[in-house]
Amino acid sequence: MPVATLLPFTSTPSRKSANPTSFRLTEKFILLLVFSAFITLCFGAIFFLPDSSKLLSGVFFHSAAVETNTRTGPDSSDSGSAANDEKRVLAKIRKDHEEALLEAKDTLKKQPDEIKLDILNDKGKVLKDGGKDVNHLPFLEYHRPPGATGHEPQDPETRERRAKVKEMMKHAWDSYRHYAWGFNELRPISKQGHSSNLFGRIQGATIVDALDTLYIMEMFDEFDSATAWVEKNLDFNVHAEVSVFEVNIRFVGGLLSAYYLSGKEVFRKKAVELGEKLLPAFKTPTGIPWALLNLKSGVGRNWPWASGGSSILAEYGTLHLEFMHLSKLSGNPEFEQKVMNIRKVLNRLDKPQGLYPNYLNPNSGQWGQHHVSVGGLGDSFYEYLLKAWLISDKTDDEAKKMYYDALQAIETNLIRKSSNGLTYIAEWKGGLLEHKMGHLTCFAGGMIALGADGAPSDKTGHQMEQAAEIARTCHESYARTALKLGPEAFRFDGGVEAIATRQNEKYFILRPEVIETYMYMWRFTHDPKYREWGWEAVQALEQHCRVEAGYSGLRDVYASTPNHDDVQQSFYLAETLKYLYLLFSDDDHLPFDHWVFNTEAHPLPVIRKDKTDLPNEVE
Ligand code: DMJ
Repeated sequence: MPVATLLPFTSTPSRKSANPTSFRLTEKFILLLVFSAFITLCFGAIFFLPDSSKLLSGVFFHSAAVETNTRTGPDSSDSGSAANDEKRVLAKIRKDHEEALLEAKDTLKKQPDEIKLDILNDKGKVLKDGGKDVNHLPFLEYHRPPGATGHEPQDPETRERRAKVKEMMKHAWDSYRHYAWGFNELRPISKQGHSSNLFGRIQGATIVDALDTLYIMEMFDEFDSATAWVEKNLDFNVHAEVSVFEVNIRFVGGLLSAYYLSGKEVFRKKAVELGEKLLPAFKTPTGIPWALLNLKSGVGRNWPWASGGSSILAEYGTLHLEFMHLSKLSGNPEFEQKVMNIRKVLNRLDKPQGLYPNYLNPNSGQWGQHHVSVGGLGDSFYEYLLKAWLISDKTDDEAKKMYYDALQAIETNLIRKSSNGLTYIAEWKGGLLEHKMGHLTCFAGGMIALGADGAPSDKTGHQMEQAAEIARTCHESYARTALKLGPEAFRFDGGVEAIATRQNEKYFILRPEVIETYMYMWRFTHDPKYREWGWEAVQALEQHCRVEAGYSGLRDVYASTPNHDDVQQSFYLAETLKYLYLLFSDDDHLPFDHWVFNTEAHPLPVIRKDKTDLPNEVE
């Protein structure tokens, strides 16, 4: 049954109209509380003040029964009926009192959670969940870092292209909302929800992943309905295994960004709540976390296919940014300690040729197979070394050294040029090179450009050049297909360059990495070709991936007509469309000196020494 028939749309007030409504409802709640307190006082007075019945009969309750009572003296033969009258009045007071309390409770229950938050925030507290305090979070004064929203570009063509990307986001979001609301992802061909088991039974991946994109595109009605869903439905009490990495980058990252952009406490609370649920993953002899964790039982394990029970570099190495922020927002140093310990374990190990193998055994603390990749299984580990340094306001020198050392080893051992001059990053299998590059590896153009800025002086120009070459290669991998969208992996052997030769590498699942690199290259060079390449991708997405109910991945980018895979990945809304939008926006929209993107494109503010960009803890 389509989800739409199960879950009716809720009407969502616009951003502008939400506040006055909340204020009236809050006032109403406070009035009810005052009224109930007042009745309680009267009720107490009846029982505890001396001769309170006189007070009661004479002043406050002028009912017929009381009148009768006041006209008869203590010796009256009618004293029995007077006592009855008094009982009736007391019963009425009790009933009124109970009704007032019930109404107050009911009012509180019926209000959007935002109102509860407003009330509790006033006291500097965080909402209690189901009567149980889930987080004792410190009170933080919120300051929005600059550039959370942008303005229209001056150039009419860029303005139009940016508006087009926003329209694409609207189509992706509306379709998800209509057919798959509350599910993790949308199946745009069969028009139903899709639940990936990467998230166990946690639901709503698309909602959480899309929150910040909705915000930066100023789609505030949609942002409000997503917020309401998070408040009411996002539940981490699931008795199922989740991927620690995926849940961290999409859910924790998405919630953190939503908090920093909007200042809404619910996102901080949910992010910390989820972060705490992930902590048992670190219960291993070395502190290198498990890949999979049952959120309810806290039992972890690794992927059965991963080299002798190893943890994966790109998974345990992609927690740093989110966990540093979790410590900041919760006041709990444990998050930071856990990720700093990962670094300690890595720094004690010998690295073959200075490279980091993809597999590490969390029990022995030793490398598994010596496979190295800047694509799948390795990719975001390198990204997070660089970004750990950037997010620390360039104070984390250890991360900086680890990044530039690793990049040097990658350059020496993995980066190669094809006979026709295309630069690519190969995979390393115990010393042997496999001349293939994944779509995932294409993020490295953006990373190298971002890092070129802080590179030792003789490397700056060289690294920017290398980034541009990688961007060109990845563009070629798109240009050499029939549908003008890139394959999952492409090869530089057997007489081909930047082309997939195996059937199982020809698919395209709406991934962002190539567009991500265009966006970084545009910001650093302002070379118009990056916007043109981004626009080519927009046209191909519109032509081949857009369907009536959203966007779908493709099974073979070399086929002359699209064969849809029927999945609208949540990262399409989190990353692909966000990077496209930023590609056609001015540089002061989410400026790099204030924001660092996590690997799922969720922007997190730089943690300033002077704390100016972050919410400050109030002593
Ligand atoms: C995203 O979930 C993240 O970018 C991750 O780092 C790897 N790839 C997917 C999208 O391709």
